[in-house]
Order: sequence, then structure tokens, then C-alpha cells
Amino acid sequence: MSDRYHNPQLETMSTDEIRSLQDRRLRAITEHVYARNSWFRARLDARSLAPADIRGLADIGRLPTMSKEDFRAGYPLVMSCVDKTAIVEMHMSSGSTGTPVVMPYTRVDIDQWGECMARCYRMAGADPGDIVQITPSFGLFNGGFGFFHGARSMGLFVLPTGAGNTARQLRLANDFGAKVLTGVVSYAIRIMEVLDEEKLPLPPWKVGIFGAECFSDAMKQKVAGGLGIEVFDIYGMTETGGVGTLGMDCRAHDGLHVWEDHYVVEVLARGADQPVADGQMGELVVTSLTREALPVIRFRTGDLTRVLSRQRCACGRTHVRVAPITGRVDDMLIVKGVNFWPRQVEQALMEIPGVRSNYQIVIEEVDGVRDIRVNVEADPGVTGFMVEKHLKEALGFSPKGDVFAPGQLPRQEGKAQRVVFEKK
Ligand code: DLL
Repeated sequence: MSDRYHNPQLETMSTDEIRSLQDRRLRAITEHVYARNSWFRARLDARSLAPADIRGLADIGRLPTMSKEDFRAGYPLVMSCVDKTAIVEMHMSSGSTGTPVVMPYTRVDIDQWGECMARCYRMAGADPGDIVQITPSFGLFNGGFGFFHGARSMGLFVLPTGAGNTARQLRLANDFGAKVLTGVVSYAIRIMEVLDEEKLPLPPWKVGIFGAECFSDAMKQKVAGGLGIEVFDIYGMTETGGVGTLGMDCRAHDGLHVWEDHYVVEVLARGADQPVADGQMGELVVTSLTREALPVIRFRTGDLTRVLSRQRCACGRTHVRVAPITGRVDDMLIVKGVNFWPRQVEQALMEIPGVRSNYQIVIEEVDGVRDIRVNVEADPGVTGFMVEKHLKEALGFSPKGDVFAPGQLPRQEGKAQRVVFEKK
């Protein structure tokens, strides 16, 4: 399969070249954080490690891991490795606990982000001059600006609609001829609904780049069919520098390509510092090699995945590929002794003909005993019994299934809240 690259030399370099680049960059970033920031210095000192002890990738396991809690405790700029005057932008995520995680950027960091994102656009098949519709808000959430910086690096025409007013967005997309649609997964679903409700013509998009939420294969197919586009799964997070920094799938759709010249990824056993074998599921741990303001060193992302392949992909790229994110370490649900991920429920629901894309998994707890109810929007003719039967086949146990008319379940702006806990 032929593919297009933003940076052919770096995207297709040999595995040996990638490894020696990573060795060099790991040494440099360890020296950088040690020299520039007392929080990082104290962490290495506590292990009696000097930067010179980290000679390359083989020593990465000697470095301590860091977590979201460190970011929260370090609010606002405790972990920054540059002078405040060198910071040109910041993004922030608040998550469920509300304490912010802040990521500052230097000019160099913005260029690094733009480079990662431009590779993603190109990998999806965008051509210079194409119109990209950016639907996340331009604010503290990194989505809007990330898609923007990449579009600038690649030379796309930016249609910066931001969030909301979906009918107007669709009109603009049609009037100007948007070719690339970007956003969070739930917004792709919202767009399908509005197209249907308002009977608007389908804009001439050719690709959709979505992420920020788990995305089952069945939902990807539904979005691809509903919007008439090829769908890509883009990955990144505030702590690694935002959307697209960690990679995306290519047109072969055979795993997410991680940008290994910028990031080292390890898959560790849950709650432990031991790597699992390739192919085994574990927690993704990330080290950023090229970021200045706040590099992460062995950051425990909380996201679950596995290494799919270290071989050259059909698209020609050589960087490691990981599976689409299955869920978060703390997302696994246990009901009546059965363990499952919300993504499995989504996959099962989307396989039922007539079931729409909006759903909720309600975990009810009565006197400490958990039960599960699945609320789903569907066309007339779909019954609770049909939903229950299919979920039983897919999950091995029988949750209650309640069917609602389209538009009746709650919707959130931004990421959807799919799992709801109710205590009685
Ligand atoms: O969600 C970055 C982003 C924006 C990605 C727009 C894609 C599109 P945060 O708000 O910091 O940043 O949330 C990061 O979201 O640790 C994952 O749990 C989840 N996540 C991000 N991308 C994906 C994906 C953005 N493609 C957290 N699949 C991460 C599954 C994802 N989960």
C-alpha cells in the first residue's frame, strides 16, 4: 500500500536508527530535567541516580515512574523545566477530581506538537490546501489548538468552528467544502444525529480524525458509514503534549503508530514496574524525548493497550504500533463477579440493528450489591429484550436493557459520560 508521509526520513527510519536516536535523546532529556528542575532532581537523587547512569533505553527501567497525581500536586508550574518567560502557551485538563493538570509549552514544544499532528493529517490522506474543520473548543482542552497547530505545520485551510451549533457547522462545511473533520468521538456521533434530524446534505468530507474517548470497532464502522468518511483513531493526552503526540492509525488501520523519535512507550503490568511481553495487555507508560517545558519521564498514563507490532507496517512506517486504547486502568467494571470494559458493552450494542449511537451504562448499587442497566437509544422495533439477549451473548451475563427514543438520553459537551454510578 502506498502512503504519504509528512517526514519520510523520520517516519520510515530503520528500527536500529530509531533505537540509537532514542538512546541519545533519553540521555539528553534526563540531563535536561535534572539540570533544570529540583522536583525531577530530587526523584533521581532519591534513587541515587545521576543522569550519567542512564546510558540509553536499556536503563530506562531504573528511572522512577510519575503519575497524574504528581501533576496535580505540582500545580501550577512546579515541574516546569524552563523559565516562565520561555512559555508561550498552556493547556489543562481537570478530569473527574477537578484538580487541574497543567502542560506548559515553549516555542519548540509547539513546533514538536505541530510536527506530530502534521504527520497524523498526512497519514490520514489530507493534502496541503484541504479544508480541515476543527470541532473541539479553542480553550484549555488541548484538542482545538492541537488540530490547529498541526494544520498550520502541514499547510491546511483551517475552518475553526470550535464546539457547538452543529447545524451551522454543517452549513459551513458544505459551503466551503471541508475535507477533513476532526474532534472527539462523541461529537462525530452528535453530527450524525443533527444531519439526520435537520435533513442536511452530507458535507464533502473524505476523512474523519477522532479521539479523546474509547472507540469500539463497531462504533468506528457506524461513524464511517453515517458520515461517508474513512475514520482514524487519534491518541494523545495533556501530559504528553496533547492530541496526536502519541500517534494514530494509518490507512491500513492496523494499530496506532507511536511517534517513537519523540516518545518511548513501555507497557507495564498493572500496578507494577514490570514490563509485560509484546502482545500482552498492560498500562501504557510514556517518556517524552523532545519536549522542553515539561517532559514526562515514565509517565503512567492509566490507559490500557498492548504492543501489536514492531515490524514495518504496510504503509511503510517503522515505528511501534499499539492496539487502540481498551479503557483506563480504573475503568474496569465488576458486576456479579464478571469483569468487563465499557468498550465491550459499546461493541455489543452497536452490533444490534436499529440501535443508535447514544447509550449509558448505569451501575446500580443496592446495599453493596452491584447490578447493571444499559440505557440505549434505538429506532422503533428494538426492544429491551433484544438488547438484553445480545448483551448476554456478548458479555456472558444479563444486564437490564432499557430502550429510549432517539434524543432522550442526556448528552454532554466534550467527552461523553458513558458510565453512571447510582447508589441506593
Ligand atoms: O483527550 C487529547 C485528545 C483530544 C485526543 C482530541 C484525541 C482527540 P486529555 O483530555 O488529557 O487529552 O485526555 C487524555 O483521553 O489518557 C485517554 O484515556 C483518553 N484518550 C485520548 N485519546 C484516545 C483515543 C485528550 N484515541 C485521555 N482512544 C487519555 C481512547 C483516548 N482514549
